[in-house]
Amino acid sequence: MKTRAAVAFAAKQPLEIVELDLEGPRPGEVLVEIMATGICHTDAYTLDGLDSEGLFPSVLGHEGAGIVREVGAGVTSVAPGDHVIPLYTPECRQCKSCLSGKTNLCTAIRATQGKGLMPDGTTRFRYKGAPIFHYMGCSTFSNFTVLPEIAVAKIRKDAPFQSSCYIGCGVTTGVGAVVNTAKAEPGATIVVFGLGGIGLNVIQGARLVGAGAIVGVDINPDREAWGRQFGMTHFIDARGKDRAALIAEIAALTDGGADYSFDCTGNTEVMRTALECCHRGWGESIIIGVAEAGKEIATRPFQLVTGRVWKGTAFGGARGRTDVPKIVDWYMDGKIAIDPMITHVLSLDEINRGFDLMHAGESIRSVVVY
Ligand code: NAD
Ligand code: AHE
Ligand code: ZN
Repeated sequence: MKTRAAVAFAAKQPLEIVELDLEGPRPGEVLVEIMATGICHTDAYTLDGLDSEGLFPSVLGHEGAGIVREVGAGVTSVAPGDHVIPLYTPECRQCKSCLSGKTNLCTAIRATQGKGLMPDGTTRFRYKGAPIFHYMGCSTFSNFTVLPEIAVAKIRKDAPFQSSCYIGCGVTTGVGAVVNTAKAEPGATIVVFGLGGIGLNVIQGARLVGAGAIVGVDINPDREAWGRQFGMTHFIDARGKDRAALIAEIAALTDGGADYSFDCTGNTEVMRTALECCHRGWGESIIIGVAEAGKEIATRPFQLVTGRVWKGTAFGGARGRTDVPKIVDWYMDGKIAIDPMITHVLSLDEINRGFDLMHAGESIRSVVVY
């Protein structure tokens, strides 16, 4: 079949809207009509050539929602007509990682996914006869895409696609980082670095668990109002402040240091500040941000000797097929907000504007509706 898609032909080049050939689902796969997709900073990071796994030409996009249109042989958990959210972190429920109960990082198809291929080592997209790579196992910047059955979460049919697509990454990552990874307790002091599409969801996760002080830190002063809308109690404008100044300011607001801090910037210097602003003896810092290829984190080991803990999280620790439908329920029940964070709704033809708005700090989330 044919599908319209925004193709990343090369790093640092705008996406091109073209018609691709898409092969139907093979055994264990499903064909999904993507109805809406968010644009996450991770898509920009890959398009900017900063991802060590980045491949071109490819169809980017990993934050979608859509409808199953066809299933391959042996598929039992979804059927045509089902509404689904693609999962860049699948859940096979059979691999060592899934069975461990210790992680959401299913390893069933990670190797081929990182090579831009389906689990059988081939690609379903072609342009003028040449293969086009998949991205993060999702490729939601195509109106139709093929996904492994284990990489779709079936969701309720009354959830709007335009908002539920954001649960495919940003919402689940931010809220899940607080609830699943940090397991923050009521009254905890929480510091969030970077109040964009992910950081604001960390803030609403913090509010959800009944955190005490919720401190937001950003270099964009416009983000203060955004943070306060979702539960932030204090804002720090980080412009012109060095690590020591930020740590001192945070200590004053949190009675000596954060119980939990979250990096939602991808900046390795910020990651260090996020660790070192944690309370001596128990504070935990959780890295969410994806750093560009070649960057490394550093701190004095003394920071860990004295009880601070450095952790990371992918997809908010969520087990996609199990947890994503529950997060959709939280949204539909009004427990969490999504709509106000969707600042721009674009057509596929306008997708490059979504990247421009993100880089200019003018959007929280842009969503492309097909
Ligand atoms: P975004 O562009 O919407 O937000 C980033 C925010 O960080 C902006 O508000 C920006 O002003 C702020 N910022 C930048 N530099 C800063 C600094 N030095 N100090 C304080 N604030 C600063 O991006 P996003 O979509 O929210 O993504 C955030 C990060 O999370 C990216 O690195 C992305 O790749 C990553 N991410 C990780 C996961 C995961 O599973 N681990 C999932 C989604 C996104
Ligand atoms: N490909 C990058 C790493 C990118 C990365 O860490 N991705 C996160 C999700 S970001 C979503 O917006 C993730 O899930 N990581 C776990 C995994 O298995 O990819 C690199 O540095 O090579
Ligand atoms: Zn993402």
